[in-house]
Formats: sequence, structure tokens, C-alpha cells
Amino acid sequence: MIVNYLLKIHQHCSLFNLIYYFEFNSLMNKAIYLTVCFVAALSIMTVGMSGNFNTVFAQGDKVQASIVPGATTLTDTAVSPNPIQAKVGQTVVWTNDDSAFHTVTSGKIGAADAGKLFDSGLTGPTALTSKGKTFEHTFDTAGEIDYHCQLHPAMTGKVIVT
Ligand SMILES: [Cu+2]
Repeated sequence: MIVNYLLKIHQHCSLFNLIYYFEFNSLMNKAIYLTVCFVAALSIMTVGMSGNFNTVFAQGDKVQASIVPGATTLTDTAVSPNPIQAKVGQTVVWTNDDSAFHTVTSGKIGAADAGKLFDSGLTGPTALTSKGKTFEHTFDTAGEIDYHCQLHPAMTGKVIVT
């Protein structure tokens, strides 16, 4: 990537170099040319690097989702946000912000593959038995994944992985 930027800067500067060489040839203009080149190089690198850092941070950050208070009586608004947007490789964290026990179970309710990709479960350490409990899953492939709650089949949601 850095090689690409240097190439871009080089091409940019060569163009300016030609213009400045033929039209002005004083020391003052050379100084202006060098300043312009330096500022251009600096700004291109700054934009490039911040873009790169943003990508790295976005993929490292976990995506937060909340099972909202009163989710038991809700349908597609039981989890916020819905749908959940994630990048490939990102981890989604569901936090039970409700007082009731819920599950986060992949697939449509009753489907043959329900719970195959992920399932917080009805027992065990990942079960969302009470308020404040969290369950997380890392999405390794792009796609749209439905999920539901085993205890309240009306509670449904979707994760869109891009
Ligand atoms: Cu539930």
C-alpha cells in the first residue's frame, strides 16, 4: 500500500515538475513546488493511513446488540438493532437487557439447521438466563443469517454479514 502511495506522489510530482520546469525556473518557484509536493504527499499519506486504521478498527471492534426490556412480548423489535450489520470476521455481542431468560439461536424456528451456526442455549455458561448476561458469535462468511429465541418464538432477528 505504501508503495502505491509513493508511486502516486511520484506521478503527481513529476507532472508538477514539468509544468514548473518549463514555465518558471527561479529558486522561489522551486521552493513553492517543493512545498506543494510536500503538503500533497503529507495529505495523501494522512488520508491513506487514517482510512487503513479505520478499516482495522472496524474489523476489530465488536458489534453490540441488545435484547431490549420487555422483549418477551415483542417480535422483530425484541433485539436492537435489527437487522444487525457486521463485517466478515466481526463478532456480534448480544446483551440481555431484559429481566427474562432468552436465547439467541441461529436459523428460523423449527428449521432443520436451527441452532447449528450458533445458539446461546438453554443451559451452560452462554445461556442468557438473566439481565446483563452476554452471548457472542464471530461471523466468518458473508450472508444474511436469521435467528430467533427458543423461549419466545415470536422474537426474531437477522444478522447481515458483508
Ligand atoms: Cu426470548
